[in-house]
Amino acid sequence: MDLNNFTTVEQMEAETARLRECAACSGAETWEDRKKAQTPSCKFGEDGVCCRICSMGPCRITPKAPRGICGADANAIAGRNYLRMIAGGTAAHSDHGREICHTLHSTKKDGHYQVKDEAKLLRLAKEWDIPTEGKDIYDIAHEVALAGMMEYGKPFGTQRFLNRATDERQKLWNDLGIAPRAIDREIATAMHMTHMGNTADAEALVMQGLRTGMADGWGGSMMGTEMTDILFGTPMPKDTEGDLGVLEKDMVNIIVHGHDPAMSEMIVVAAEDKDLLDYARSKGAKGINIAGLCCTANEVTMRHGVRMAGNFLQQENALLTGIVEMITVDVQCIFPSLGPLSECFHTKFITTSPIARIPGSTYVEFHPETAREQGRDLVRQAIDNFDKRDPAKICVPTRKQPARVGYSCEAILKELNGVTNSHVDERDTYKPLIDCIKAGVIRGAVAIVGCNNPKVRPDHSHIEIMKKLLANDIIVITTGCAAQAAAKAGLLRKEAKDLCGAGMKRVCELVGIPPILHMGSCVDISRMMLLATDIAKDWGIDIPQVPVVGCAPEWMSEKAVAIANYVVSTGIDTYLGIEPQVKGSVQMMELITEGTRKLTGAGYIINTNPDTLVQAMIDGIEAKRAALGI
Ligand code: XCC
Ligand code: SF4
Repeated sequence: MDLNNFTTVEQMEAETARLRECAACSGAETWEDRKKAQTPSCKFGEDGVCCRICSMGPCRITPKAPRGICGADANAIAGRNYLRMIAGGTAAHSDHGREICHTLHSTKKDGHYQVKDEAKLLRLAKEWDIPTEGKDIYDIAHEVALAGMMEYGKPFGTQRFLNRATDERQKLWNDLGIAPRAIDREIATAMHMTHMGNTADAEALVMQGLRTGMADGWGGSMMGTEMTDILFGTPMPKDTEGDLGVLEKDMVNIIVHGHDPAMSEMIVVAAEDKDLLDYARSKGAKGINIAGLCCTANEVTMRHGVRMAGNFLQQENALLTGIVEMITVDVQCIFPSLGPLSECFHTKFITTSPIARIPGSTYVEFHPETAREQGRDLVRQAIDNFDKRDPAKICVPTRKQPARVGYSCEAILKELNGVTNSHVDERDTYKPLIDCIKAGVIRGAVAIVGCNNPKVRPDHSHIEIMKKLLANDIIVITTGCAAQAAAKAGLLRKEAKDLCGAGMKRVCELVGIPPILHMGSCVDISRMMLLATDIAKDWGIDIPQVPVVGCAPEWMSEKAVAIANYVVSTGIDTYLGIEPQVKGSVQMMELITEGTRKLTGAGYIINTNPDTLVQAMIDGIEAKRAALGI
């Protein structure tokens, strides 16, 4: 095919420049302006050696002042700051997972929220020894939801989902003492350990980092994924589109942004109500267009095919188009700048969660009991806003790419085993994939995840790394903003097989999949842990031996640090394109790269140059192959 049909980063950047120019008249400011004002960034912060944990400080470590007032050295300070990031990330993912448990607990037969995937609910009930015989499906849903909530605060025992791991991993986690207990307890322990006057030993801080991360990946995030599938359906492959060109000039445009899909689902449903569609038409619009940003986009695209307007650093650009009637947000990754920016335009900015209150927004607190009506009301308000557009401020984007999304583990198994009904057969295995890897037709797999970060050229690292992996016959699975970078570039199309080496290309053609599989939002990295686990089980080896690695080329959030910790604990090497803020401690740098590898079989490989980073991944995968003798 014509390789010009892929969107390049240069084209994306040109579009951003055009939008910024268009909007300059209204005095709008975006992250590019603020990044300049923040440069150079504070060296102490960057190196992780500024401590403001107590009010004797802040203390900063320099060659002349190697210890804080209390005597904490660079290792203690960088280690504590690092663990606090993990606690923050685990809290965010896991609280999102808990919120979804509450939503599941609110389901009723005729309620606003219902159970969509009964089979998955029954499988989970069975896994958790919850009796189902002769019980109403909603009684089971409530019991499962409650059991899920208990994982956050139970006084004894470790996370239930750990049983899903390989026997080797479970034993190792117990031996190392990193099997997570109650999710909230691991977060509290991390906060307590890092309080003034507690742990100053970097190794102990790193170990609690692994355990806290595990409470996220094998606790709160997995909870989020499982409960969301039960509530809104387990994703199956779907066709959609990505990039700002999905915004429609002639339609009422509503953007859903954030992470928790409970609110956005109601808006998606309301946008299909006939009376609201008629109302939109009566106002001169051709229809109602819902588009997503960040992980909320991933959630609704995986289940409804809702189109993706873009990823993290594109959120302001969406408003610069001047054709967004409303942007509704739930939690996480929402720029406070959307407040003043929306005021430059007619755009209504709606916050919906007590977790994310932002000046310049209208606050509409979402509740399960009233969600349906609230969703309709917001859509109605967006329609009323359609004729308030300022023609002088309109700058319509046109670029978009087709994308295929929806690759849950269930979907991947179905594709591999050629099953066409929705029932996942016990006999389905990853054997066909394993055989391809053993034969060398596919060399291995890389999970590319995470955010955008202005410290590197946004989307460039994602896209260049993905292309190079495909050319080297390495299959890519992706979530989060990385997945949207792939969508914008056109890499989630089946035609992207033309970028692959001969082996991967043939597999894509035979199985009928794109070479990059969109597995969902960032909590769905839990799907990737299960994928790696089940591949290891079907192969009969432990996870660190499988030629699979993880990569976050442009990460920025605390959640990403929590993720990196459970991925490493699971035995998967993690390649980072942004340096963790611990450089001021030689011991911390050693612990997170080589130290953990001695314990869990995996560690970080850090390089800010995407070309060097991708080559390291290819070498890493080839080394794992060589060790297996394949
Ligand atoms: Fe946020 Fe999940 Fe990062 Fe994107 S990838 S910027 S965390 S939306 Ni998780
Ligand atoms: Fe300074 Fe120690 Fe207080 Fe940190 S905990 S601010 S290093 S005195």
